[in-house]
Amino acid sequence: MLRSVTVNDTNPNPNVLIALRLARDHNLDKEQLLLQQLKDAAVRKVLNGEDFSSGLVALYIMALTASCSDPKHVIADGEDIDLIAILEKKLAQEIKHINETTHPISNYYQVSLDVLALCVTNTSIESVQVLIDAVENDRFKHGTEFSVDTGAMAAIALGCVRQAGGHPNTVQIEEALKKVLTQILEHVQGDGLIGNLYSTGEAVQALTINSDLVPAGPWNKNRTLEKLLGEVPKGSFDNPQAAAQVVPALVGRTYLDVSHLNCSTDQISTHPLCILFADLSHCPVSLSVDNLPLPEITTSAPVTSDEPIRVEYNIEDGLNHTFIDSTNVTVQRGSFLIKVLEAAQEKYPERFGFTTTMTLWGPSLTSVRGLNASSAQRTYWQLLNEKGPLDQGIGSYIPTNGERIFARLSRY
Ligand code: B12
Repeated sequence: MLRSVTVNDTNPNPNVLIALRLARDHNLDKEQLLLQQLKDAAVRKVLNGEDFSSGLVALYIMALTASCSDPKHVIADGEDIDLIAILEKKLAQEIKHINETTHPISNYYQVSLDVLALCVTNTSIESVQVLIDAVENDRFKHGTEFSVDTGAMAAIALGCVRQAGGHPNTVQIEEALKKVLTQILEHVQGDGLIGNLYSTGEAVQALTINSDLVPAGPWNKNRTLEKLLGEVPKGSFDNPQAAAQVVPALVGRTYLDVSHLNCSTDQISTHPLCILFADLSHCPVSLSVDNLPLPEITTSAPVTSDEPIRVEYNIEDGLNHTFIDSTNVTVQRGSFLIKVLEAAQEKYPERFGFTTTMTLWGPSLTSVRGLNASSAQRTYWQLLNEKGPLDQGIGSYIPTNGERIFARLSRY
């Protein structure tokens, strides 16, 4: 995560700052740099009318709050903007859209982030009902499957509102929480993962925050944490965004802690309790020291070998069935999937041309042979192999020799 923070980054990652602030060890220079980049980007996005989805605003608010910077006064370039007011407006638009179409403008993961950000900043929220209704109507989907990530984020948000107290719908909130926690628990795997590798960290937060509503027995937290820790050296969380979403759970913290950090004590001292217990729940949350120097980088390039592998790459308009096509390409072993797409495009620029957009998770496949995915029509280029949908994107997934990969325009 620290290495992903570089000077002149115009697309800074708020998830990374949240995770760096919640972590036990700190590199305060990098945290300061990222904080400044986020302030600059927030002001730029608002003033220039750049894309700023509700969930992204929510993440910015949590990142600023975790850095003891007031999200109501984000000052950069001589401007002073109020991100809370902006989020309230965006959440109102999401709810209006849900009432008109049954879907948010963005998605329920982001609507949950919105409620969470307002909750951790003690802003009164009139819109909790929208999450309760979504739970009741089973609206948390990723593609066509139940989305553990979305259920987890909703449970974190509802857990925050419940703990804050004073909400008129407490009974309904608890009923919704029980239902969504049960759905999350149904996705606990034998190895401890909840959903997949990338949903587990946030699911752990959801179950921890609402532990009094979690039925005793089925879930073994230690097994889950051990499994996650075991994946770290394998590089499963090398994507900074994946690391950012798993770190809070690994250090025993949750997104609800972002509002308890006291930055005025940064750089003062280590507290004996923090040293004595590896688990940060024993460590006063106000303490953070500058104790994480960044060693010189070796290389972050993927480990490829000269040995070639062959991959079958298939593309398909799975909705209007205007085309279906296939080709075999050769790439170096260890290459990311995007290399397969590039090799196919090089061979047949017309048939296998594609475009991507950059997101916090890396490049996302947005068009193939000129056919664009559209959030308005709720279509996307789904990535699959013979076993089913991939759990990583084109910038992270490493295909194996002989693998058959499919990019299929689908609906969500
Ligand atoms: C909603 C969602 C989707 C929606 C996004 C559209 C929409 N308007 O809702 C849809 C259904 C299209 C989708 C698709 C995919 N998704 Co998705 N998605 C999510 C989810 C639940 C929330 C994302 C979000 O809104 N974040 C908040 C906003 C503020 O951040 P953002 O970066 O601006 O959000 C955008 C990107 O995240 C992008 N996006 C969504 N998923 C993915 C996946 C990848 C690899 C990339 C590069 C971008 C991307 O869409 C978001 C909205 O524009 C996350 C859960 C999570 N834990 O993050 C999974 C998640 C990010 N998705 C994931 C995956 C694997 C995919 C797919 C590759 C699945 C597949 N086999 O086809 C595809 C992407 C394929 C492609 N074309 O490149 C994984 C990524 C894991 C990883 N290590 O890479 C996650 C973490 C879920 C999981 N636990 O498996 N996704």
